[in-house]
Amino acid sequence: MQTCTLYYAAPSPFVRKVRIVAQEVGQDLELAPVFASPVAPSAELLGANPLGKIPALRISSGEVLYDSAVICRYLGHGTTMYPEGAGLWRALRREALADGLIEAALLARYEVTLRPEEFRWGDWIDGQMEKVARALIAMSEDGGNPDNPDIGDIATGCALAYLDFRYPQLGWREDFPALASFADVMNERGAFHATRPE
Ligand SMILES: N[C@@H](CCC(=O)N[C@@H](CS)C(=O)NCC(=O)O)C(=O)O
Repeated sequence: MQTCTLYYAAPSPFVRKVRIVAQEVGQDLELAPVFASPVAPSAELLGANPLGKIPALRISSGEVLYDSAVICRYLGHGTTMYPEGAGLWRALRREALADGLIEAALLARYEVTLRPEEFRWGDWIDGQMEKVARALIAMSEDGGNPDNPDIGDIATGCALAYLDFRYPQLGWREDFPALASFADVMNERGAFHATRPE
């Protein structure tokens, strides 16, 4: 596969998932930094993705792919990242769970970092954080395979690392020690090290 260009910002957990999958499967990516924001996305990003979201990936034909799940599937197609048979649906469902956790945590964060204080809605934030809590329970019931990870494991590792990064006060590690051990093993992988947000 020829080198592709990834529109990205380093702190984005969805971008991180894509970069990790690329490294895991040995695909080089050119990085194009852009500014993503629900209220003021950069013109360059809008030219690549009408939704104004990162990640977006320009492939060698010039076409742009977006949504991290689509991009990961493109990069990891035909590798063990996507198991054959029934395991595929479990892996994709676990990726959706992890992406949903990130999305809820991100929306709760936008509410306090982006929305003017007088318009903030506490019930909305609580509702999003309850999604996070329920997703953690489901993840802990799912288990995982951190030594030979598929897309479900990678996405789960990214979601847990995002909580560590943006919500250190949440204390999820005390409530879910097995999940914390899973996250620790994932964080030791080279691709996780190389993409750690500062
Ligand atoms: N479902 C999308 C979500 C991507 C997403 O929400 N990215 C955030 C950055 S972490 C973003 O671009 N936010 C800007 C916006 O919501 O307009 C994916 O998996 O790629």
